[in-house]
Amino acid sequence: MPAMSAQTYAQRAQKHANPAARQLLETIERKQTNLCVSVDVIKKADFLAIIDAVGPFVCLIKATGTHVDILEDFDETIIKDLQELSVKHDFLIFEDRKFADIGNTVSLQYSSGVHKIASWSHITNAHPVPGPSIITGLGVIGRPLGRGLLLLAEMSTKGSLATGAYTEEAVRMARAAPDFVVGFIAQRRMEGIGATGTESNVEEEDFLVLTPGVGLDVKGDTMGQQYRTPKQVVLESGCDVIIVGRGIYGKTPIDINYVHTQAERYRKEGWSAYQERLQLSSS
Ligand code: 5BU
Repeated sequence: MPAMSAQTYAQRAQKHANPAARQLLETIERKQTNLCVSVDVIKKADFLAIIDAVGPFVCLIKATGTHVDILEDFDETIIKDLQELSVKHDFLIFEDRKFADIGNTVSLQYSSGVHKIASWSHITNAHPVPGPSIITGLGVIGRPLGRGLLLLAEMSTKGSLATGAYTEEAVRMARAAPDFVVGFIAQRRMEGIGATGTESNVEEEDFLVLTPGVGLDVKGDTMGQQYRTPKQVVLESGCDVIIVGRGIYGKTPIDINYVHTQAERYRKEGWSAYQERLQLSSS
């Protein structure tokens, strides 16, 4: 496995050039958690109650709920509430926007509209499908604000097309913009992938790998999602952050005590998988 998986989050934080990546790595180390909770619920009250309950156990909250297409009762106050919770519990915010358009359009989507994502989301993500121009468009807005971008290099779903040459090209795109593209949504480490041997910085590159499709109790859902355990993701595949949604809040009706217990459980699993990884690489 590439050397980055043998380093501590703190060591990597010291060297990272991007402010959002550095802040995330420092938060992971400070709170001893590599857990990101993905909150995909349709009611604002549930959204905020879940985040308040999992807050102590996470480094990052992934919100897809801030899209008008999930939350039924979105209003401006939700962003302010989310930001307050982020300060209260010391976590970063990741808007899972999955941008996928030409540079000019994505820069408008990122900066404007009702959501003004760039103004409050430390990290966001994009599909590499349009090519490097998507990084140019988002970078115009995100760079001056110290934001970080993740590219979707792989997906957790059965039959995903993001494999092989597509994944390699995504890594090359990231390699060309290391001050803004901080890593990937992917299922394994990405350093060195797609390198041609002519690059100067491949040995030094440090991509954050945030991994969805994580569950301890089930192997998937009925719509193509596939789950692996924190141990498979962090220890065996060397990923940095586990993204967990329904495994934590999925019991219906939402039971906040259960959410709390599950968040604690996933935090513990993710962190011990990381500690085991460090131990193995030092022995
Ligand atoms: P789940 O409830 O743990 O299955 O939710 C996983 C979240 O991660 C959900 O918000 C998805 O949109 C997101 N996701 C994913 O599951 N797999 C992927 O490959 C990508 C995103 Br990209």
